[in-house]
Amino acid sequence: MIGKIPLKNRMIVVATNNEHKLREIREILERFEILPAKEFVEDFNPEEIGNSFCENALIKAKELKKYIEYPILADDSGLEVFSLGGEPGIYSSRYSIEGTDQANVEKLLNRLKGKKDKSARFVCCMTLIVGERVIKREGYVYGRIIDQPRGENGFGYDPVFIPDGFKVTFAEMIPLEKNKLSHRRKALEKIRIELEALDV
Ligand code: ITT
Repeated sequence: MIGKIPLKNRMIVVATNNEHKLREIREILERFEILPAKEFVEDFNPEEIGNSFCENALIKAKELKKYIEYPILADDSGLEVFSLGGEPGIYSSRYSIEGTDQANVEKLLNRLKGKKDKSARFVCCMTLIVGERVIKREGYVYGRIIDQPRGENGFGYDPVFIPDGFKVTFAEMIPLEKNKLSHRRKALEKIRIELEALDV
């Protein structure tokens, strides 16, 4: 028993509004019941004022912790392009004025025009709060940005990101394939080890 809720229920509430993230987390942590924050809190939308992915993940997790006792998972993630000094980084979801996936990608492609080095990485910081414990784990996937979006799957910058060792973008992969190698997968694998260790 951890806090008031036994982890054996295998229920985890995710501090996100992003349906794509939720779907990916469900696929990766398939043995857990993954619930969205909106089932417990109306208009869950904490201000992401941290200076790093992990700071922002902790802000989201702590905000949700005010309302519920269940184990909480928060994902803060984004794209870092090396020749742009790590842009868009923690501002990935609000890179363009519009803040839509399409406008964000357009801005990125404009910023990259004329740059030779288009290498990039996706970063994910997953933060788990179980009772009094706070566990942070990061995951990365390296690749490059292409000049024209390709593919319909995924979300965010997936249509312009080709992971190292592949010829297709994340958006051209079936979800299962992306989920095998993504930054989210890598961070969640580490979280899963912690969860299994807690579940006595
Ligand atoms: P929550 O804060 O509610 O979780 P969000 O979409 O605002 O949802 P973030 O602040 O973590 O989440 O920003 C993540 C952004 O980074 C996301 O909107 C995408 O633009 C990008 N991103 C993160 N993971 C991605 C992935 O797997 N594929 C493509 N883009 C991704």
